Amino acid sequence: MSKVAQSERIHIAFIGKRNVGKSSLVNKFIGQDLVIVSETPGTTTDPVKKAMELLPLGPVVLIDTAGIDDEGELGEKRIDKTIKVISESDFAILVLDPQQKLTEYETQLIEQLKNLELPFLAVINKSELGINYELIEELKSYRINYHTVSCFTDEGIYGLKEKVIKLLPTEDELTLVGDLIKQHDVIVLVVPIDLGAPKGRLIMPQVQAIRESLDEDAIVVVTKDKELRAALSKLADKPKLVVTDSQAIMRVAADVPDDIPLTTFSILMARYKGDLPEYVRGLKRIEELQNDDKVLIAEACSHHAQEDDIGKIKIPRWLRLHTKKNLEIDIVHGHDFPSNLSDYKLIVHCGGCMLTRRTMQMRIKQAKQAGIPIVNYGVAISYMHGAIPRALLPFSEAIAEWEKIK
Ligand SMILES: Nc1nc2c(ncn2[C@@H]2O[C@H](COP(=O)(O)OP(=O)(O)OP(=O)(O)O)[C@@H](O)[C@H]2O)c(=O)[nH]1
Ligand code: SF4
Ligand SMILES: [Mg+2]
Repeated sequence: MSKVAQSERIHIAFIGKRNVGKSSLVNKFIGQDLVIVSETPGTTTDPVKKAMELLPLGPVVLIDTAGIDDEGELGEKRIDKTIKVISESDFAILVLDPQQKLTEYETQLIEQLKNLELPFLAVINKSELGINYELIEELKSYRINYHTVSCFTDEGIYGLKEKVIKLLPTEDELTLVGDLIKQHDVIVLVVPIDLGAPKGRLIMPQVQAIRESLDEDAIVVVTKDKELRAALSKLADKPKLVVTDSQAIMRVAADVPDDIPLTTFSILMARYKGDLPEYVRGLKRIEELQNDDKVLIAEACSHHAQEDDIGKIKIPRWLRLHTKKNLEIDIVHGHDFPSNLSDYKLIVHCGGCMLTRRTMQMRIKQAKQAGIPIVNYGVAISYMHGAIPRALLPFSEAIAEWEKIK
């Protein structure tokens, strides 16, 4: 199996009522009995992710979820988890019972899918038992695309895979740095190896930048910040671009002559996964913050959980120092992005390298709909350290936004 990061794979969620055959269908997709199937409703209690190659498309992640028709407090928790899975997926398969009409649970789910603008396909399973004609009529009246299968006889399974492949959203070929360099350009990547660096490895944006540069036949120089000056002095030609870890931006900016373009991995990631111009617009709010305003810091994984934690300690400290205001700061990790953002005056999001692009886009959309400005770590750090506009110069759209707000 190819070693594509989970966050780069297309995520397909299998959702629906209990016992309709979601887990059976996931196993049919994989071609192996990897998730538990049973006649007891409520067998799957937590989302289960399985990575696979969906040929000829490529790598995907299938997410088996808990049934959404469970009652009581536990049922509500399961429904919440399923909704979270949907909001972080690229496509959904809504599995239906062939002998019943749509229930309230399913119509609510369909509403959710439509609100999230998530493409989905209704799959009527257990077709060998016979299909309720009224269900088909309902699906048609909602204009819902559907397909019938049986996990017992395998009828429709092959056709289903083909249909899903056709319906999956295709994304433009986005790159982190690949579009900024060409053959034989020199790109310098500055990677501080400090306490915050994971032991014995590089982090995903650094690895991706190296790989994309090599794919473009560019020449990659990787150095720590301490050796940057020495590295630059040994180069015969000026590098096309210097990319640094955000936290070292000031030291690095002092060492990189003004005529060499400089940016940060976080700003590259903001462009790749998020929305760089939107984050630049969000900077304005930093200057408008008042005492007791609430700021949300959102970290998509626990990677940064070190002693001098960037989200927990450094960003709050820099925000308070910069604004000279007594801010109330909430920090959330992983999938706990609040559904209600209205209490906050500003959202500061991490680079989101472990999130799918769709999830990061959904969070930005949610912030925009709530009217709450959003920035990311890299843009905010560069701004509070006085490295904006320099770190934005390679990106014309972001610079245009900066000109409007500065
Ligand atoms: N007749 C028939 N039964 C099926 C079919 N597919 C699955 N089943 C049975 O339906 C029951 C539920 O299957 P699961 O795959 O566990 O269903 P689920 O939707 O994952 O259920 P929960 O995890 O409890 O929400 C099992 O007894 C399966 O053997 C099918 O095509 N036809
Ligand atoms: S997802 Fe966010 S918190 Fe996790 S490593 Fe990437 S930038 Fe850091
Ligand atoms: Mg199940």
